[in-house]
Amino acid sequence: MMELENKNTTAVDHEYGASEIQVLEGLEAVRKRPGMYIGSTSSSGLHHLVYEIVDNAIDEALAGFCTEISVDIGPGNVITVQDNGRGIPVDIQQQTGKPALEVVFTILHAGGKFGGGGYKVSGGLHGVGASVVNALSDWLTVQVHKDGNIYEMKFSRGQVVQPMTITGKTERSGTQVRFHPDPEMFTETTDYDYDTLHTRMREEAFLNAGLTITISDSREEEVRRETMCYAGGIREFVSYINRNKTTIHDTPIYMSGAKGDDAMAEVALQYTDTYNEIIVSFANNVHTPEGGMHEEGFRRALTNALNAYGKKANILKNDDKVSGEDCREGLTCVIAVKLTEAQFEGQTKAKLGNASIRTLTMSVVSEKLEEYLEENPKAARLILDKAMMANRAREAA
Ligand code: TSJ
Repeated sequence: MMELENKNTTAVDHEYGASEIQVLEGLEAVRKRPGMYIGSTSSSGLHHLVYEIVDNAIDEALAGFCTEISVDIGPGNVITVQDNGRGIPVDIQQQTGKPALEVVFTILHAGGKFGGGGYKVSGGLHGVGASVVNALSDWLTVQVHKDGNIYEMKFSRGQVVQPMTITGKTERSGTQVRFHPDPEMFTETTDYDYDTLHTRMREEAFLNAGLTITISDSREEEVRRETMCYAGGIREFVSYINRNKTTIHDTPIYMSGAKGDDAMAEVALQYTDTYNEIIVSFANNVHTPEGGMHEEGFRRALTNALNAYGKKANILKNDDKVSGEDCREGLTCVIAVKLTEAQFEGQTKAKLGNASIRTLTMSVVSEKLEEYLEENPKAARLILDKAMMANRAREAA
């Protein structure tokens, strides 16, 4: 508010419109209660800033226009995120009279309001977008390569420092955002952890098959860097989790299906000779460690399919059955669903609540797993033997 009054007394011929008041108040709110927007201002919130920016680039990849994303932690913990997408639109918007680029960085929840199609990954756990990162950065610079020009804009703590300016010519297209987390906001630490970002970026690479993601740490003389691209998507995620384990069938089983344009479900699974159950699930690329409807649908379909096949193939005699737990012993599974309006529930908003996803996941797994078992009797036999062994062990105990 102070800001506004100052400007109104000094800028003689400029009346502030309602939209501009909202802009200032909006980003002030973020700085007043940062935890409301990024969960916390501890190390977790600090890393969340990077995920917010990367999610925007991933949306561009999901829309089919971006194949490469890079993330660097630079000297002084300056973060640079770059993609080779179409570049954030720079045209002047009707409602605001401002470049779309400015709106993206100065209006809360502006992300995904224009353009689009497909599932938006942002809108997950906190899913608040670029303006929140901008509000919580002591400085932020964006460069857009688009239509032959390089457009640049600079901000400090959410305020425009340099309006959109053409700074040169270019032959490529893409977006680059550089920011420094505001030490006034992140009072505990502004130090990024390479391994934390590396792990999350590897997860994003698994979840977005074919997308190339590079993570680097150029803070020290000796630069750390890894480029990740997984053509096999979540199949390779399962192989990665099982990399040091003995598996009982050669390649992960992969299943996918969609319900119109509203929702899709993907599951990859592989059994190992261990007694552990590892189910890692995601909704719109957001990790759901508390599970939810997608996991429920999966579990029910897995138990049903193994019992049905066991009976049909005469592996399960008489009225013998294997329980859900039996079916999940030694299982490594990754579930990834995408849906238009994900409902995250529970204490930590880490549980998927959409009931329609239970039905979809169940029907995808029922249908595709039955098919797999019929076509791969050797693997099917090994999986059922393992479940029956688990059943006997449980009954003996
Ligand atoms: F977070 C962010 F907004 F700052 C950001 C956005 C950061 C990074 C690294 C990339 C991006 C981003 C946004 N990359 N690509 C896009 N694409 C668009 O914003 C875009 C481009 C074209 C059209 C269109 O309809 O022509 C629509 C959109 C949403």
